[in-house]
Amino acid sequence: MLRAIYPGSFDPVTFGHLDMIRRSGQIADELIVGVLNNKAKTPLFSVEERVRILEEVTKDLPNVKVMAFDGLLVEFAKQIGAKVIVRGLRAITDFEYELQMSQTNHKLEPEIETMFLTTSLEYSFLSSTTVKEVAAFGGDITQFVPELVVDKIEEKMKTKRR
Ligand code: COD
Repeated sequence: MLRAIYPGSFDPVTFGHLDMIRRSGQIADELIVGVLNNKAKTPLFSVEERVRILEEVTKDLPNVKVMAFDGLLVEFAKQIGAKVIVRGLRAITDFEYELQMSQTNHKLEPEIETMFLTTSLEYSFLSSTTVKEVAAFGGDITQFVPELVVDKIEEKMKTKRR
């Protein structure tokens, strides 16, 4: 049985992430979406919120499970028995960071491999950072993220403005 992990910040999850989840979920028997609880950063959504949102938007995918993690990714992957790390490549700008990360992870844990999927053309420009920026300036993000995320971001922006 192949268990894979798709790790990320998912702050927030976008249609680009969802496309990666669907496609890698068709390759792996079980796909764990690992949500980083990064205490050094202040995300828009707490780790609990990100996990809940991801659970909701992946509920039609029976072999996908969402879990939060902190610390080293390879340690978490080992703990849950994931042999493959899935990452997405959008452009050459992703490549350097992803290469460095996959080689570091391979040094730390040679039995775990990183598998890259290239972005689908329609999502190649899409990132959580740009979604937050467009939303902060009142732009329309409905074509970038699921409806649930649109609602949750609107709530956040309202509380911020108060
Ligand atoms: N199309 C395709 N892929 C996409 C798209 C898109 N539109 N948008 C994002 N992706 C891909 C990204 O390239 C990435 O592979 C993945 O989706 C997740 O993206 P993000 O931005 O949500 O997550 P990141 O890149 O911030 O996640 C970084 C980790 C949390 C995986 C990393 O920081 C980590 O492993 N931290 C734990 C500490 C550790 O082990 N460090 C050592 C590693 S060097």
